[in-house]
Amino acid sequence: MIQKPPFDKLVLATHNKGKVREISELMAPLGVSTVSAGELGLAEPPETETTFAGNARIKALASARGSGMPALSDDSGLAVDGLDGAPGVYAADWAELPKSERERTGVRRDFDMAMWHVWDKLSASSKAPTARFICALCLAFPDGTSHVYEGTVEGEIVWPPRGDKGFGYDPIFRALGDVQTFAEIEPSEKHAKSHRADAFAKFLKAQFGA
Ligand code: ITT
Repeated sequence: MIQKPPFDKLVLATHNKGKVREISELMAPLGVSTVSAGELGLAEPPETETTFAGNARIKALASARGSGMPALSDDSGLAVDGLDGAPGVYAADWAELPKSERERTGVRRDFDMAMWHVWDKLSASSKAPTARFICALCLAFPDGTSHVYEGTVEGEIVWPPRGDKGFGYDPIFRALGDVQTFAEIEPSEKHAKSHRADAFAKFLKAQFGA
């Protein structure tokens, strides 16, 4: 039974279009209207913490205070065991292009490069390819209150990259027991098992009693 939430409009505190799409799909059954931080023109705060929870809190509080509305952020990443948990909270940074190239092309991130970087380091280490996606969702209110919900999905790195349905590192991640990568499966299948869906289920239980 879904309870009435303590808000009917929520800011999605992210500028990542893949996340906006996935969180909007997860939110859809709740009847809460959403607007993204990008649509509101809210600035991206520096992510200065070393944990997913810490960075999620920074982003949610910045959007809640900037908009005067409750905000839900997502800090997530891929942790590869053979790379001692890297890229981890630096998952987006591994895809970041040099400033000169960003200015010349208008393109900010290159995930083909980031995925290659992961595979290059992992294959050089000859360690097992086990990995997990981690997601911290943070719900924050303009008064500074915040709640963090964390989720994970276990799996492994595969090479070469496969599929075009997801975003970020999805083409090289296969969940435990799966044959296809996260970029090959349908979005509905990803929502049944992803790190984001796991965190979202905890958020739902706490905030909506669902
Ligand atoms: P915001 O901070 O604006 O939310 P971001 O892309 O900078 O967007 P993060 O700092 O959390 O977000 O970086 C996490 C990166 O990890 C993200 O850019 C993705 O490439 C990757 N990532 C997170 N969840 C993923 C998923 O479900 N599938 C593939 N890659 C994912």
